[in-house]
Amino acid sequence: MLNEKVEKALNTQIELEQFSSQLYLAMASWAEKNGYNGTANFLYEHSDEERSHMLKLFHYVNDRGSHAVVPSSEKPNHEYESVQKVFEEIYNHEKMISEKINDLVGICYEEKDFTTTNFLQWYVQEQIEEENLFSTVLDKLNLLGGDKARLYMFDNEMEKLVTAGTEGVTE
Ligand code: OFO
Repeated sequence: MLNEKVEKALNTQIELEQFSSQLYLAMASWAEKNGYNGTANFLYEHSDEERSHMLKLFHYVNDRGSHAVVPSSEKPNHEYESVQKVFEEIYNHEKMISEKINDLVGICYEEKDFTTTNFLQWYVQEQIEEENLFSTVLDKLNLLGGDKARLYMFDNEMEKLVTAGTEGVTE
């Protein structure tokens, strides 16, 4: 059984992963409504990935004899100024998630729960990949400088990332 502090911290992370999933779903909806179908499909897929991150933690908590709690869902923002603003927000969100994962690892380490520390290494690695992915996407968008024709090409490229599966998109 997990100690109370670790259980509470893992349930907080479950909430954050669930919120990430909801946030990317709202962004996907905005992109679809605004004609960015490639970006929308990429974000729908990413929303599913975040749910899988949430479930991985969820099962871990229960497998360790503790109690995973279904998070209440905070309503994410549904309106965005541009595709660029969407990806800026995602990048900042992922940087925040990385900090939270690091804090979580810190708690497990202090509590001498080395099994959970070990389990969380997957998330540490995942965050490196996610930050890299979104910083690359943002760099590309910055290069476009608001050019509509190039934005159309960018959107097609996002569609290719979806059909390429998890390769280059991260798990
Ligand atoms: Fe976007 O990453 Fe989950 O953990």
